[in-house]
Amino acid sequence: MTGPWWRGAVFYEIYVRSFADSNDDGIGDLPGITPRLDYLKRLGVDAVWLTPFYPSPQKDHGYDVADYYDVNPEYGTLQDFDRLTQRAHELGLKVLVDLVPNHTSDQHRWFQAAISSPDDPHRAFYHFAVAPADGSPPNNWRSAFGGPAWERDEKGGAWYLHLFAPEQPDLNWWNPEVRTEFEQILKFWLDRGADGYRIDVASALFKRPESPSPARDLPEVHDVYRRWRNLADAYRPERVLVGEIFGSQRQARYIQPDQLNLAFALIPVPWNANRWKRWIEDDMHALHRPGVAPTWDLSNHDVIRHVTRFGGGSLGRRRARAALLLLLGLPGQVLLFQGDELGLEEVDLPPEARQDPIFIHTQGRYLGRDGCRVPLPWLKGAANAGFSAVEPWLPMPPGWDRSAVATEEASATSMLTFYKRAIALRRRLSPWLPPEIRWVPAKAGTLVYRRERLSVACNFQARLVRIPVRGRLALATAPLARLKDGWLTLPPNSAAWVDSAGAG
Ligand code: ISL
Ligand code: CA
Repeated sequence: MTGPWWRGAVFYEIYVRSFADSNDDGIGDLPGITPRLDYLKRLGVDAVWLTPFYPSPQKDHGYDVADYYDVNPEYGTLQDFDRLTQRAHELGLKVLVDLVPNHTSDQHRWFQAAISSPDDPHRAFYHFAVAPADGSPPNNWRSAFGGPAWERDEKGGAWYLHLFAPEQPDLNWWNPEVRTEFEQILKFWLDRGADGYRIDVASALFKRPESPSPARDLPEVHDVYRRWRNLADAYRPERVLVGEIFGSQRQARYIQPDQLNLAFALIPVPWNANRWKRWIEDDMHALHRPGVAPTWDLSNHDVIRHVTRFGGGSLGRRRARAALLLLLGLPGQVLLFQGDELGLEEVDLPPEARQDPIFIHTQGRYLGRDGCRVPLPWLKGAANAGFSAVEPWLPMPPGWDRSAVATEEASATSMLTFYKRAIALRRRLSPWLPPEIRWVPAKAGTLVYRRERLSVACNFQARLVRIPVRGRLALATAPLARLKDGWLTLPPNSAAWVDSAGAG
């Protein structure tokens, strides 16, 4: 296979705080991850993306960075990062780190300096504005986490902009010093062996507080990524830059030879054949250029887990298996969120356990994202499902250990075993698969596409369907799927891969 390592790769998002706890304080950490990279290797992924592990007051669980050059003591040390990266590389896994350039923590030394005096030069690192006489904020922009996007700086009497929590002041990217600082940060982790970056809120760095809304995609943001591309291109092996950018049309403007390589951003699609077809077509169409392809994902640390979105319980899990086959058959990259491979569901946490700033800043009107961030179960019957000897930072619901990694690995019919099989088969087939798909006309409520020898069929409906297709049943999500005399029988909410190599 030619092309850069990330083309067609399977990425796995590690939510560091919830993956594995090495020192039994109830909080996941880097030394917890390192010995479990073998598990991810067995799963078959190519790369991991680590959510922010930098020193942080954790007002947005690491997306409020207080120091871009270190590791949060809760999560370990720089040496722990080095050990993790080294082990990953021994196993042939790549490591992406999360860069948060849109805002810092209010505890970052730049912001602390900025609020120390109205004359401090660091004031120009942020968006400060003078308050109108009536005491209202400088404009009517809203924070993504609820409430106004401006907070009053008590000492200076001025307001500062925060598109997220008040503890996450937005950086002023018009200031060239900010750009210089981030180029240093970029180099720091690449020098340490990181294989690339996932760039948080990548399209919104520049804003004009005088405009009616915080517009994204200002032309200057592309210049920043052109600089970063140049910087990253100086490294071997090849480093990847991935932007968090919503919408395939918008992604296409960033995924350019002189800018970013990929984009991650998830818009949940309901269990409906037409909606899935439109999603796949839109993404394929917007990103259809030589060497460019979408990255497909079902879950991440910001959305309700897809087993739950698809109806929950055994129905949700059946659909999740089918969804996986649909996505793994497509050209492009696939991004998994930790626990997808165990079939984990959203957890309905009690209000007193919730910690997401969305829950806090909306007074509980929005539940927020804690429900998908409950720590992973590793061992059935062990205290706290083997994650930690003490109760983890988010409590586990009863029975959480039912889908523990050890149990799932030992079962031939588990979700995890199915993930492994599907990823391994995709890897075996991929040298034969062209970068495009062809839709095969199919009955309402079903989708069928072909990539040369591979046919992928999915039945979204609650009743069994029969689909004409030639070949050999290579993998199916339902034990009762059959392929006989050119007819594929697909039980409700199931999918299959049919391999027509040698079938003419
Ligand atoms: O702004 C939004 C909705 O109004 C979101 O779509 C937002 O762009 C997205 O949630 C950004 O997410 C990322 O940055 C956040 C952090 O809380 C998330 O966990 C992270 O994925 C702020 O850093
Ligand atoms: Ca720990």
